[in-house]
Order: sequence, then C-alpha cells, then structure tokens
Amino acid sequence: MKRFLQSAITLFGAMFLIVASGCTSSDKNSIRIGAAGPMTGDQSKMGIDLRNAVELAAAEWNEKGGVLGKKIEVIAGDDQADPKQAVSIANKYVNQKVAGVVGHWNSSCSIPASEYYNKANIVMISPASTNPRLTQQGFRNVFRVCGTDDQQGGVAAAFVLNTLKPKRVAVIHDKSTYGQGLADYFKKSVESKVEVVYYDGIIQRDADYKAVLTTIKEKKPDAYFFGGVYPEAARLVRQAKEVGLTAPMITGDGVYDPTFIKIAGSAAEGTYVTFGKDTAGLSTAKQFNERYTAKYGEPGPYSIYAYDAANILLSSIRDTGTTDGAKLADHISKTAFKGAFGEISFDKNGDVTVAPYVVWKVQNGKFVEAH
Ligand code: ABU
Repeated sequence: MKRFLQSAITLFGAMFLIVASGCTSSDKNSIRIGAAGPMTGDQSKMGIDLRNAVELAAAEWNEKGGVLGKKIEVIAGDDQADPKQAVSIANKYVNQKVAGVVGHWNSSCSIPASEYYNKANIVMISPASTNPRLTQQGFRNVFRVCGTDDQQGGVAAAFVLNTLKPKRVAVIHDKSTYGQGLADYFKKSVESKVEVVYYDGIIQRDADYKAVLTTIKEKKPDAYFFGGVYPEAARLVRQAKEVGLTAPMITGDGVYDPTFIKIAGSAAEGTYVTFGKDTAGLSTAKQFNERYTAKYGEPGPYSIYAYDAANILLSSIRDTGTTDGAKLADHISKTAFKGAFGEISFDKNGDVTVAPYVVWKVQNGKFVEAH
C-alpha cells in the first residue's frame, strides 16, 4: 500500500510538472504556432476569422508534409478582447514554446502581449492591430501585416474634408487603445479646418447611447466620427436614427464587417468606413478565397491578413531552417513575401511598407467603395 501511495505521489508530481510547464515541451514531430484573438464575446467573429485562416494555412502546409519535416499544430488562444487575458495567453504560448504567434486582433491586447513575446524571443505578426504604438516599442520580433491608425485616420479625414465638406463634426470613441487612438488621429487631421463640436468617449458594451447621441444632435454636426468596433457602431447608428441624428457616421476598420450591417439593419446605410482595398478581384487572393469559402464560408475582413501572416511565419521557418525567434525576425524584416494580398515587405519597425486604405460606404446593405 505504501509503495502504491509513493508511486501515485510520484506520478501525480510528474503530471503536475508537465501541466505547470504548459504540458507541451516541444514535440519533436510538430511545430506549434499560436492564433490569438477574441474567440468568445461580442467581437468573437474577428478571432474566429483569424483562427480559421491560420488553420487553413497550416492545413495547406501539412498537406505538403509540414515544415522542416514536422507537422504544424495551431494552438488557438481566446483573449476575449481583454488585455489581461491576452497576457495570460501570451504566457501560455511562452510555456508551450510556440514558434510564433499570429495575433492578436485588438491593439489593446497585442501591445501588452508583445512584451512577453519579445522577452521570450517569439515572433508575433498581428493581422489587424492598427495602433501605431505596437511597432514603436523597439521590439525586433513584432510585425503587423495591416496598416496603422495614423494612415487610416488621415485617409478618413481627407475624405471627410474633400468629399463631405462639413462645417462641424463630432468625434466619439470607445476609450480603447484602438478606438481612442484612431479618433484622435482623425480629430488632429481635421480640427484646423472644421469645428469639432463634440469630443468624448463612450463605454464599450453599454446598451444605451441615446443620451450622448442626443447631446451630439443638439450640437448640429454635419458628420460624426466613431473610433471603435462594430458592436458599438451598430448600436450607435441604430440609436442615432431613434433620436433623430441624421448626420453620417465615419468610422474605421474595426467596423468593416457584414455583422455591423446585420446588427444595424437599415440604420447602417450611408455609414463610411476606412479599410484596405477589395481582395475579391485579386488574382493572388483567388485560391485563398475559394479554399477559405469552401471550408468556413465567406472570409472575414481580416482572414486574408491572418492567412498571409501565418504563411510569412511558416515560410520563414522553412527558409531559415529554424524556429529561433531572432533568426526568424531577421529573415522576416529583410524579405519580400508573395502573399494572397500581394507583395508584403516590412520597414525597420515591423510595419508593412504599403498599406493602401480605401473609404467604403454602406449602400443597399453592402460595403461599396465610396467615391
Ligand atoms: N484595427 C481594428 C481593430 C483592432 C485593433 O486595432 O484594436
């Protein structure tokens, strides 16, 4: 009995050690990569779009025998769009010795998580985090394949000034790293030319924004800018209609998703949104679009960015013959990749060298390019 108890304690201790170390000391038959973003909660579509795209890329590599003779294993990390959860996911990935991470989606998650990846020498490529600060931290291992909020804020401002030609604008944001940052870039770009009659933050996930919208209506803006994500944007445009605020909303890439139109219904009509160029007609994106659609349905706005990020990571492991983060980062920073989105190369900070933003308008229940 005593011997049985000793064996049980030893076994339990060994199991505890395996769990505490992330239960995944590097498997000699597989290479693990993380796919991190909000997989649950009101922004979950974005995380699931990202994860699907990374899994598609991994499946394609695995069909051809994997990388360096090893299978690719994708470990999905649900950060719930919460910075604390993002750090917890980052720690988990460090323990699991992932070879790289595609993620996170939210800038408020990518920025704190990037510190942990940097300390652990793990490459991180965000498909969607647009706050400039992410790549201004001096981390050699941090990249993004999307543009930045100073770029899209400038495009939104130029469109508003040159096309909508308002005299008065209101500016609101969701107080997030992304939302407030983008709203501030927009405001800075327009305030010498138009009167900013209102500027403030709203609380994310509040059900009722009618008091704020009524105050904005009383200030008589010709347009209002929102820095934030589609769930709040949908409630804002619906409730704007209810309180009689008829000025159009101008907003950013966090709102570019059919879910915005689905939730907002006809109140979404006439909303302007900055996002990247259309990929539907791109010959380089054809195979991705077909394969993704066959497996998961219509790609999300950032699916193709996540797919390219995964392929950049995996082709870099193949080309360098290593999963060492410093060597991968060095290779990524010097290489021009041929992605589904086109050619992708990075500047010294880890930002893409080309990030063309386009203004889209919701028209007849769809996003169409605005002219
Ligand atoms: N760029 C869209 C929203 C994701 C983020 O940057 O927080």
